[in-house]
Amino acid sequence: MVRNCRDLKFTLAPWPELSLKVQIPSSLLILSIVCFHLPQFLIELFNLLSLICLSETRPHISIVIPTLNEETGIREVLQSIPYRELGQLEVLVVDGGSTDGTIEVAKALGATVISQSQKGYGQAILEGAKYAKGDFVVIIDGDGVYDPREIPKMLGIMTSQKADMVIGSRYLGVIEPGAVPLIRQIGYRLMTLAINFLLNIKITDLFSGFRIFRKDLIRKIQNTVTEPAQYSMIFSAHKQNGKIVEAPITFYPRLGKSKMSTVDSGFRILRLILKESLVGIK
Ligand SMILES: Nc1nc2c(ncn2[C@@H]2O[C@H](COP(=O)(O)OP(=O)(O)O)[C@@H](O)[C@H]2O)c(=O)[nH]1
Ligand SMILES: [Mg+2]
Repeated sequence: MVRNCRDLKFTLAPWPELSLKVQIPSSLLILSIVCFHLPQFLIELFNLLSLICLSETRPHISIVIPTLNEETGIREVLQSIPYRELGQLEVLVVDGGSTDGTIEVAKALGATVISQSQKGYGQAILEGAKYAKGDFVVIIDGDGVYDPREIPKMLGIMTSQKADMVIGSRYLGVIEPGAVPLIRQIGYRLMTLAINFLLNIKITDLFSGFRIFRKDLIRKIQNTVTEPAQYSMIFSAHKQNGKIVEAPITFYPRLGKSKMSTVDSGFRILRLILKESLVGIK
């Protein structure tokens, strides 16, 4: 063998006796391995450093989960929270009057359960956020469509980009087959186009229910939001000059049945778009 060279032996699985031996300089071999793994290594290192910076300052994180009869989903969501990675944490389940075992499951798994005083998803988010003490407030659905294990990555992106709000974007990430019905996909796309145009922003997933806010921004939103709904929070965040960024996430089919009517939500969003565009013209 030549000095500083490595013997590489290639064998075809069905015929082990047919093998090819080549000599490659060790330095070349090391260089090619380094080049191949370097980009992935740098990404992992970056995420790790962001997380270390984050845990050094020890932020307190509040996770707010709206639920309405999500016995199966809430178990899955609470069991998937990366508690150790996130450090100081409070988990608030804001319940809209569940009659199944949601409340019992949530309590058994260590969450604080708040019974919302007024009806509706948006109202639940606002009530949960009011109660939250964290420096960062995470909003995530209780039906298993989002994976809490993506929270550290989202926080990393948020802190490295010094953003006030990060939206988990399904369109930058992966949508599992059957997770979003076609009618909703079309509606989301059209309304996203309209809102982006109206606010002169570029956000791919305005209707994602997976978001993280800095405390300051969510407090301002609470005081200025015109309607208790997640899309009107975008208008409000924008008016407060909050920096909004997105992080790619995976979207899974929900566990259990949907509680919100597509048509109803569609009309409410349209009404808000009209209202905001009229206010903008004035
Ligand atoms: N607290 C509360 N949670 C709600 C209400 N409506 C829906 N949710 C929860 O909000 C999340 C999103 O609702 P979902 O029915 O999945 O709506 P979809 O994702 O638009 O189909 C789920 O965790 C629901 O259980 C409500 O009126 N109050
Ligand atoms: Mg859902």
